[in-house]
Amino acid sequence: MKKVITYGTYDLLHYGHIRLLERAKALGDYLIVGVTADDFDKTRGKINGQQSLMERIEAVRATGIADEILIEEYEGQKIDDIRRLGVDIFTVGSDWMGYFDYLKEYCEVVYLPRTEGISSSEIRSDKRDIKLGLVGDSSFLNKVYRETLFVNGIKVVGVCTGNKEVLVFNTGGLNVTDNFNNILNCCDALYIRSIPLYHYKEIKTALENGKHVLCESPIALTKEQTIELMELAKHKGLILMEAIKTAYATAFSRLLLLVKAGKIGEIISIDSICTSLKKFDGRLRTDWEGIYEWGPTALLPILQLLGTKYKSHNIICHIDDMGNNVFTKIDFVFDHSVASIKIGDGIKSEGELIISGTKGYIYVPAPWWKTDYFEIRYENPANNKRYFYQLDGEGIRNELVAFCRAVESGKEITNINSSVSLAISDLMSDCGNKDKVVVI
Ligand code: C2G
Repeated sequence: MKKVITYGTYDLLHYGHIRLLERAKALGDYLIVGVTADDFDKTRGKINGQQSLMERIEAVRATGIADEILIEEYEGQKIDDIRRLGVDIFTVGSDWMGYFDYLKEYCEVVYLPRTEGISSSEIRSDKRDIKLGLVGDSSFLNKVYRETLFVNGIKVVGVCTGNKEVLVFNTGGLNVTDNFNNILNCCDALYIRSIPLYHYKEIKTALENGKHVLCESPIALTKEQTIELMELAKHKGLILMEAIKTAYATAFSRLLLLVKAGKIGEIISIDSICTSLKKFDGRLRTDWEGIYEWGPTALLPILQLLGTKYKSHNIICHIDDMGNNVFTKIDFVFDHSVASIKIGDGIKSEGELIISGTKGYIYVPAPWWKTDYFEIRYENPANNKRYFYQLDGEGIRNELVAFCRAVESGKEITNINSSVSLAISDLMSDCGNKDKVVVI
């Protein structure tokens, strides 16, 4: 039996792909198709917001041409696959002519003529991009703008800001305004990073006007307001997604899976520290207070791993002479575990994350919220394991891809579930409640 293998991304599977698969199959008796996990569009240097790996695999399966489908996950895998599966022929389209000659050492290599006049990029460019408006006064808008350039299917069309000086990208051709209604008129969706006090009103207005919303956490300052906005989004058939970039960083999401799979046993304690020392000129801060700047990120591993049903919590804040909240510590007690966050904008500490379990612990070095690396450590250091992952755009790039997919499909496919969003809003409102906070 002659075995043939071919690889591809198969985004928005089209006639050109199907013809390639048919001719590949005709080269032998048994066709193996490798679907690339990476959905990078090589011609445009962008991540595809359109189809997930599972959707692409399903599309290939549905053709009925492949006898076997595998996922291509790492560089160099082709050699491994060819040897392991006893492949006789490797084939790919003529756009790759010469590129895979190094495989001739292992099997026959055949470049098949590419079907002219059709490609995934052309199909994608026929589809309308999501028109995105950026809202807020923070320089963080620059990072979000830059990341949209790496994602297919979304395009910034305007910015609503009272602080134009902060924008460092070319705003020519964009609608730059300080009027919220103006921005609503030119876009399909908003990314909101205004101060949290404005979120509720801005999100409500956006949803009422039929716009999807991606909003930096916290969505609103009370649980009740967040519930109301979530229900409004649902009622209107719109996406309301909470933005915390760390939730979309690959290392962090893999870490959660490893812990859930029991790699460190039962979790007993989580310590999460996030701090920054940003210059502020001694007056009351008009931008985000430390609690909003860091609270949602620091809470993320705790609420995602231990859940939102803590038995008790204790909040301690330090307020400086100018009335700025520069430090907050929250201690949680759960049924069988404890957790704490230490956050501040105006103090400095080691920004690490430690998750302690009955078999070992996870150590994520500072700054853990934008890490590409962590370790699982055991009693016997010989058993320690190190994990490295690519971090693209601090997680913002994947966050935008998730937002595009949610808008496209109408389904909430997010890394932060609604119970976590509600717990974050609830804790943010506790931090602003004098009766629930010990001030030092
Ligand atoms: N193809 C074709 N005609 C087209 C478009 C694509 O014959 N009009 C072929 C490609 O040459 C490739 C296969 O269909 O062999 C899958 O195409 P893509 O999904 O674009 O995959 P690609 O990114 O080319 O992946 O490492 C090699 C890659 O995995 C190949």
